[in-house]
Amino acid sequence: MENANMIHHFLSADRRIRTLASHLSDHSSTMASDNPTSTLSPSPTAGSYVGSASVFSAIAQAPEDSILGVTVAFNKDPSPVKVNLGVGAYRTEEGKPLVLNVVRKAEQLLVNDPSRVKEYLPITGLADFNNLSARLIFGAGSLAIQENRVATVQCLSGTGSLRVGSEFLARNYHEKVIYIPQPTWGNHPKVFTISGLVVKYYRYYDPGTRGLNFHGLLEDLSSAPQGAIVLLHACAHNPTGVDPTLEQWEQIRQLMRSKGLLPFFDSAYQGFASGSLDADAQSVRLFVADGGECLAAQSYAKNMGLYGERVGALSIVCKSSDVAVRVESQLKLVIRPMYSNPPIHGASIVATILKNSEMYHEWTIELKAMADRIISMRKQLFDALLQRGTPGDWSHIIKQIGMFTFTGLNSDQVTFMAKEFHIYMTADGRISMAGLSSRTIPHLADAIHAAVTGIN
Ligand code: KET
Repeated sequence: MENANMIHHFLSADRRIRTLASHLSDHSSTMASDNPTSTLSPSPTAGSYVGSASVFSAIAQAPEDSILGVTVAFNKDPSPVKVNLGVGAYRTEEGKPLVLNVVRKAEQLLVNDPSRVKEYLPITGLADFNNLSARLIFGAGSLAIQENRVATVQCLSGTGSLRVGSEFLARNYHEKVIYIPQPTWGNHPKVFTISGLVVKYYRYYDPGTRGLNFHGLLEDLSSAPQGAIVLLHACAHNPTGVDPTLEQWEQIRQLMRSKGLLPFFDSAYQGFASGSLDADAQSVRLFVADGGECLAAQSYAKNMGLYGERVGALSIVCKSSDVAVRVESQLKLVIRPMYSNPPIHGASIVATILKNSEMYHEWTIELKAMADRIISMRKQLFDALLQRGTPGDWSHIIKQIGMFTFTGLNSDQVTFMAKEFHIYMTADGRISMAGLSSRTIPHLADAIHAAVTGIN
């Protein structure tokens, strides 16, 4: 800025401040005349805020989240060889986050469409998105959809869908107990408890066989009270990577229906387990096909790579269309005071892709490529441990399904691997296979070998 210009700039700024000050003093003098005792200058006896203790000083430091806290620790590590296998987020062979091509395309279409506006969505979200999401999970030919028995609302990704669904149940359903698998995604008990439900566990995983404890599962669900809610992972169980077979699902269905237990599906990985959207929805469709009721929380975080866009849907399948209408009206009462209505951008991306057959096809190919890369990481890690002669049976690495391997490493071994090898995972020994690449596998195999042979 030239000198003359600068002087002018400061003078006019000075003038503005003086005008503002005179406005303020006019205003305060009016106020003072209204109330002769009031004054703007602090009284000498009034306590000073500067230096006094915070009103929040008694607040305790909360622990980091057991999953997202791993990323916090990872970010603090300056090592160039560090690897984050904590949070379930897909990475490319180069270790980079991936935005799907089809998502980029959909975004271009949206940005270039001048008719698009940023108005509020309805409380229930984008109607197209809701219809297409229900079709994606229940199948295009679903009788429940044709009979208008499904109430679907757009929510804030999988977590928000679980949260809205469970608060709806806490307010409107007679049974407050929800059975969740042992173990399960660490956020489940927190979401359900805060919504007003009472959390109980059913046996799910057998550490001895590293497989399903099917007997324990059936026993625990048999002794659950009539009408209790049961949380089921639709596919790619997190953290174990162990799913029931289709025959086992059928047995679970028969038992649950005979006891009037209410299924609440968490579908965070549709398409990620097998690479097929239909195959990964079979468990849900089995339950819907019998005409009974259920809830399903869907997330597009993983299968469309829309993590930060927070796109998901909650569907409640009802016995009749008039019940579905009333259910939807109650869902609106849950959502409105919570966040009013959901964001428009992510849901528009999903709707654009799902309603265009070419883009939908492109999505399925990109999704399959992600699932296949994860499966190939399983094979490579298994081979690398065999090669090193690492003690133990590691076949569960190739048997488990989905984004994670539940390694069986204990928390001391996990701590050791972070400290000595800069490899980060959750304390229960879960690793995100999607965070691995051919480049990082030898390093991980070395770390596991050292942990297993050195730390008990
Ligand atoms: N359900 C399950 C089973 C699940 O693993 C996740 C996320 C979610 C729901 C919620 O995802 P959302 O982003 O709200 O659509 N799991 C991974 C991320 C996280 O913990 O937030 C994870 O387990 O690493």
